[in-house]
Amino acid sequence: LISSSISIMILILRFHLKGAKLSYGTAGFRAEASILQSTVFRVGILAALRSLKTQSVIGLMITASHNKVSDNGVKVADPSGGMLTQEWEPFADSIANAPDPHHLLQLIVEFVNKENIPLEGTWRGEVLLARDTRPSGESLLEAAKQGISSIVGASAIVMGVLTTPQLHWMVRAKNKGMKASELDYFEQLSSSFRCLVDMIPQGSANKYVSGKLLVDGANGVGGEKLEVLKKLLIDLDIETRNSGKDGVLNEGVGADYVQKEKVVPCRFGPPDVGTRCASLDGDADRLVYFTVLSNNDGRINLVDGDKMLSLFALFINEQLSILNKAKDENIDKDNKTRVGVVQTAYANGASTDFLKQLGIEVVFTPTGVKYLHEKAAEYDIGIYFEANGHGTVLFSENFLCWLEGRISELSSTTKGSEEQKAALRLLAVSQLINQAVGDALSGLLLVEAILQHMGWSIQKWSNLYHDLPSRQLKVKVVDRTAVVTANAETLVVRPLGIQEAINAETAKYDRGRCFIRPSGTEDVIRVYAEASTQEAAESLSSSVARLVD
Ligand code: 16G
Ligand code: ZN
Repeated sequence: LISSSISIMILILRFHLKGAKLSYGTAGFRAEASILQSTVFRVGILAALRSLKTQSVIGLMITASHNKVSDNGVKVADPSGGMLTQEWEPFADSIANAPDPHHLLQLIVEFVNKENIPLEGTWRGEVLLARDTRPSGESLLEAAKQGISSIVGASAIVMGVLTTPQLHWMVRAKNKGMKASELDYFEQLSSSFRCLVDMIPQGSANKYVSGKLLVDGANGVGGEKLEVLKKLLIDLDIETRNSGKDGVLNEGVGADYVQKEKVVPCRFGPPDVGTRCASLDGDADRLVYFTVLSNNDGRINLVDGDKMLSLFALFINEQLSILNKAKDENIDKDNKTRVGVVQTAYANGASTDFLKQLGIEVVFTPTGVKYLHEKAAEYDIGIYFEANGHGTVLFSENFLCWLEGRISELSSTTKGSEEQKAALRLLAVSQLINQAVGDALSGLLLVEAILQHMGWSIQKWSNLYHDLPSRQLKVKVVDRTAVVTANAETLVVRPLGIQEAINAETAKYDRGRCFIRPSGTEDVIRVYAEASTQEAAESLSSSVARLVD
């Protein structure tokens, strides 16, 4: 039965190439594009099987995000629009590394049996396929299509060039039975943005120092899409640079470059000192803001993921307290909205202090969106961000249901009241901010709406707290798996003795904090150090790097 339902044998032979050992890491498979053809084909098979197993629409995205243009990668979006369930990662690894077509088919048959995947029901499987602007994406998309179609009856729907978050958004929307086209995406973003802007308190609008927002599109898909979205926004003056017409994807541009190097992206200006600038990464799932420090030396003041998180948390907290003010104290105690913030060890210590002072619960997970997202989903409102600019705000179904009830209650009793506005604002945030995954375009609109609401300049926002000086280093190693960490990567459990040595170094510095972890995407050990001065952070990071070497 199984072999007759899978017509993959011949196709496998066509696509079988011997490649490097690959592992489905934090961001799917990623490698030099030329070796990925057969991997992508195999992930196509996996996506079709996942669709059959879940009886839902699945997404397959071809991108290598912020990595160089000659790289590419592939990852799968689950029915909720989130990352592929971690339970299927070992299967992804095993089929990607199957040495020959015979083994591959055997692995698939075994897995189909083990997972009881229904190959012959009425639902035949549907996978939405998209890619970023990398030239290699075109033929990889073809390979994915072939992989999907090798499962008899499964269909690949080619969405073309999209940002990663757009594809995740569409998968989620489709499975919820909502409108799910690209136009629907743009319309939802622009109308919820409009809604927030329409409810700006009178005073703020006057205080707000508007002016142009300059956006670095990383020469990728994000800049292109922002050009389209921009046309639907009347309250925002956006100028896109590096939108892909001349420069090379991610080369000296983009959110990853700006955040790591702390310099102005190439071909960007120079912007005037103080101008609000933002940078997207190659597939537009990361966003950072910045301003230039002086007109000529290229240095910037970085406003990173931690600051976006802080801005969002502050705004949401404020709306919740307006909304709850009028409520009966007793009801409030039982019904208190659980707000949680999720960070990683890379979050600047000053941001964590700031959030805790707001009275918000802060928890930590290992690096990688799948971990943060999963944790954030445990709250009524879960806000997560990595310092590198990937993050979003998740609203639970329960909370949204309660919120909608409140809104209709308030519109019959106190229409136009502050409480009602606060409720409507929260609802608009839940529609603006991508519920599937971090999204630079929707994040950017939320930042802009909140700054307008507060009447704040980027400087005012940036001054919410002052980052502790920090330094990141990487050390090339033969075997990165030799380093094993615990407690959200803040403790090294193996090799023995290293943690004690790190503790001894760290204790020498005022406000010192330091951790090491194996990268999930490169053969390196990463070192992060923080201290009260830049010199101290540099010195701590280099002495800990020597311990690893
Ligand atoms: C991937 C992750 C990102 C993480 C980064 C860490 C996703 C979608 N992306 O890009 O969240 O910050 O890896 O890289 O999960 P590293 O392990 O090499 O430091
Ligand atoms: Zn990305």
